[in-house]
Amino acid sequence: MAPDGALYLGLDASTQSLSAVVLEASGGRHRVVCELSLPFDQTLPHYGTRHGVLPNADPALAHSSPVMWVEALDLLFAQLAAQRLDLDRLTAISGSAQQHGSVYLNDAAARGLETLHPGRALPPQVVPLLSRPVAPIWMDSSTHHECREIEAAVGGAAALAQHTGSRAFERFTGPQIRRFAIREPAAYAATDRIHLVSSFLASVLVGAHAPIDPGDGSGMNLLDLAALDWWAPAVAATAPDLRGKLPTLAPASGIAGRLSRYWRVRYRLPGAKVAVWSGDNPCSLIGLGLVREGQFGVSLGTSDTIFGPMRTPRVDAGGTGHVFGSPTGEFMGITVFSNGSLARERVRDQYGLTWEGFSRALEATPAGNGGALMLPWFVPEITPVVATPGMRRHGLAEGDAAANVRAVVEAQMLALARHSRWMDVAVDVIHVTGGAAANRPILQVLADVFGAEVHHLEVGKAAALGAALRALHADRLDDGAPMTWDVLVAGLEQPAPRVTRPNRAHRETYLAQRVRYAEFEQAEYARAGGEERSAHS
Ligand code: XUL
Repeated sequence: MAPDGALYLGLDASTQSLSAVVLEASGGRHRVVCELSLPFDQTLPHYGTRHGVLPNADPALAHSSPVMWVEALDLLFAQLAAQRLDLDRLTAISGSAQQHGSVYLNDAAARGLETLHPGRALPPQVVPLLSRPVAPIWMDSSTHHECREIEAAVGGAAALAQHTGSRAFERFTGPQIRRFAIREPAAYAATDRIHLVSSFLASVLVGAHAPIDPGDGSGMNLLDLAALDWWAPAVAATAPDLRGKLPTLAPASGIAGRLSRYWRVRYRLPGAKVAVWSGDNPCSLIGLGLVREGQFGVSLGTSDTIFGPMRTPRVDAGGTGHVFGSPTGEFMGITVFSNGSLARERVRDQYGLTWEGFSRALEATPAGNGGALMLPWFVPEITPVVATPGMRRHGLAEGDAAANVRAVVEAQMLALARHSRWMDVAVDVIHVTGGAAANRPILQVLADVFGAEVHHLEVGKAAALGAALRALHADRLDDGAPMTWDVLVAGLEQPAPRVTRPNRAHRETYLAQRVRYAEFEQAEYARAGGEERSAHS
């Protein structure tokens, strides 16, 4: 049990904002006592980001600013210090960050981080520690060649996936490092340490280079998941002298250090423990209470994702899913679809509907849509990989607005089911999150397609909440009084979830629709691949 009144801070550095959740622990229970969020574009407009990304003439490049992130961190602590919270009780902090992004530091960084001056603003103190002013982030798709080179050098995509949990992906850190090393060799040579967004921000908090955890580390195409160490062939295939530039690895439950003098003096804070940070997907797993196989999370946001705990690191032979480390020390599977809310919006807009009209259309149409199907690949899709976008219909009249609404939602739910089978885990329950989770008829389709209960918790900030829970977990472990993950997530006081139960009458319809969808997707995927291959030849 945590000391009564102890406070735990969870931070989340996402693409568009920096958020905080503070938990107060008492009598074995814990509750959220403060939530804050700083959107980058609005709060720090002088960086000129749009949705957290620096504008770039090349649409394949997606960079952000590490200095903006530290300025946001400084501002967030200033705002926290101004809350009615007794921060003397701040016991431990942990964090979550967008996955895959990388920050490049020079050899002045170790000393510079250690000696940050509490009387001076953070950005000008961090700028001289960077060997690259920008950080490529997960939305970058510029490393196609680097991916193929790395895969070839380690013996193929399957070998890379077998060891690191994923074949090479453009947004993953290894291919990004390779592109930087090839294109900017002098700046690469001047790089002493390459951090993930998570380990970089943890380093700024503790005043020393912090480690990377297996969860975020597995988004790099560099970490051997079974050995939990850097995989030498991938490291060698990625860039010269890379091994010495990589941080150490540590379990997500480890303590990276304590708040450095900068934070203690500047904001009159105690020397709280800083637990190792992780990626936003592993943190969301904990924030949504997913700690056992069979529990799945579905996030219906900009991109749609399906993820869940796995006891062993089974990899996706199809090459689209990823295995990451879970904060529990086990593993998690995740599949990401790029056509999420954007595709739903496209259909809504094409038929001039509001979200209410969209919901009514779903309710007015039959499960299975009379066999009609859509492939909502409005933007290039990553699951399956379809580089040339284009929506496809099958047995679906363009003029039938309601049928098109049902078709986009059914296609997305059928795709979630089809592309999570590789995890080989039976679905007991789905915890759903993201903007579209507010739409009850969408959740009914999700429940019906999976034949499982869908629980919608009003968790606004699942990743930051997961980070706060992880801070509590790491603190207890460090004090020699560990809490199991079940006890940890059960101890969170929160409103009961809204439950959507599967309609058993729709079971047969969706079993048949799954087969039809698979055939349609396969055929169109083969056609798209054929077109791309001939376009490139
Ligand atoms: C996961 C991924 C995204 C980012 C977003 O592989 O690229 O979910 O983590 O923050």
